[in-house]
Amino acid sequence: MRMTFRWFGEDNDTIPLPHIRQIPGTEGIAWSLHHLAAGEEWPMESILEVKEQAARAGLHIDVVESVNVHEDIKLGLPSRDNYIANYKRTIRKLGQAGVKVICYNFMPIFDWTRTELRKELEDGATALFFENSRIDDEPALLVERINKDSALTMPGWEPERLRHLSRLFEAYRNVTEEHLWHNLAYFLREIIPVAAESGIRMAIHPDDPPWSVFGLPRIMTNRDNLRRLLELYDHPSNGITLCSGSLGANPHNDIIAMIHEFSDRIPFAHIRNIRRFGNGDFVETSHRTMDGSVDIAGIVKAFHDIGFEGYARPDHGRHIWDEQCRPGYGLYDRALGIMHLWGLWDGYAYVRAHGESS
Ligand code: CS2
Ligand code: MN
Repeated sequence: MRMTFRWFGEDNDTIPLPHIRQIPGTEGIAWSLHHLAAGEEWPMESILEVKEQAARAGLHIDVVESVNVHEDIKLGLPSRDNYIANYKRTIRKLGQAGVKVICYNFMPIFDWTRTELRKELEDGATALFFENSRIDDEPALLVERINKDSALTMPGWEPERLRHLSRLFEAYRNVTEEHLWHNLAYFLREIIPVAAESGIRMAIHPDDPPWSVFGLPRIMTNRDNLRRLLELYDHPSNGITLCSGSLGANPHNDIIAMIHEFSDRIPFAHIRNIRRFGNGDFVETSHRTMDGSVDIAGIVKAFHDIGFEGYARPDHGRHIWDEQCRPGYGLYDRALGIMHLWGLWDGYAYVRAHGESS
C-alpha cells in the first residue's frame, strides 16, 4: 500500500506540502489542476509546476484526482469528440510527467453529494452529512447552501460548472442508465489505449452516494456494475478507485468481496468510514470501524491479504481541534486516518510474519 494525501494546490489548500510529508508513510499527493474546467487540455507547464512543488517537499505526483470528464461526453453529444481529444492529450502529458494513476468519475452534473458540510458529532467535531429528505430540495438551493458554507471552492461543486444547472438538467432529461453505460463505453474505447501507451491506469471513482440523486442516472454503484465496467474494456489500464465511504453508504455493498474479486484492477483505494442511520442518511466519522458502519479493519485486512501494492489515501476527515480547513479535507483527522490505516496494516503484517500467538 502506497500512501498519498489529497492536496488542492498552493493557492487552494490550507495545508503546506511539508506538513503532508511529515505524516508517517506518506509519499505523494493526489492532485489536480483545480482552476481548469472539465474538458480543457492541461498545459504541460502547469503539470510540471506541481511536480516541482511536490518534489521540493519530497513528495511524488503519481496519482491525479481527478481529470474531470466534460458533461458532453457523459451525454454522448457530437461535441464529445473534441473533449475526448483534449482528454487524450492530457493523459499523454501526465504520462510524460511520470503520473501512474488517473482517478475520474462519471457522475452526471454533480460529483459527491452532501446536504450539510458541518454536521455536529457527539464529541463536538463536525463532518459532512447526507440527509436523504433534503435531496427533494431544489438542486439550485442545495448548490447555493453548499457553496455558502465553504470559503474554498468544493471539488465537484465549482460555481462555473454549476452555473448552467437548469440547462444541464434539461439535457439529461431523457438520458437513462443504459445511455450512460453506452457513453462510458465509447469514452473508454477511446482513452484506455492511450492510457495504456502512457503507462497510466485509469481508476473510476464510485458514485457518491451510490444511488440516483435528483432523478439523475448513476451507474457506478455496486459490485455488478463495477464488474460490468471492467468488462467494458478488459485491460489493466481500465480500473477502479475503490472508495469504501462511497460504496459503504449502501449496506448491501460487500466491499471486502469487491476487493477480492477486483484485486488486480484497483490501482487506487480511498479508505474512510461513515455511519449509516438506516433511512439512507449518513454522516462521516473517524476512520475507526467502531465509530461508523463500515468494516475498516476488515477492508484493510482484505487489502493486506491480496498483497495490495496500489496507492491509497484516507478519504474525507472530520473537522477537529478547531482546524480552519476545506470541508472534509483538513490535516488533522486525515493524518489520524492514515495512522489508523497503517496501524491496522502493520498489525496484519506482524501477524503474517510472526504468527497470531507470538
Ligand atoms: C470525493 C470525490 O473521494 C472523494 O474525495 O469527494 O470528490 C472524488 O474525488 C471524485 O469523485 C473523483 O473523481
Ligand atoms: Mn472517495
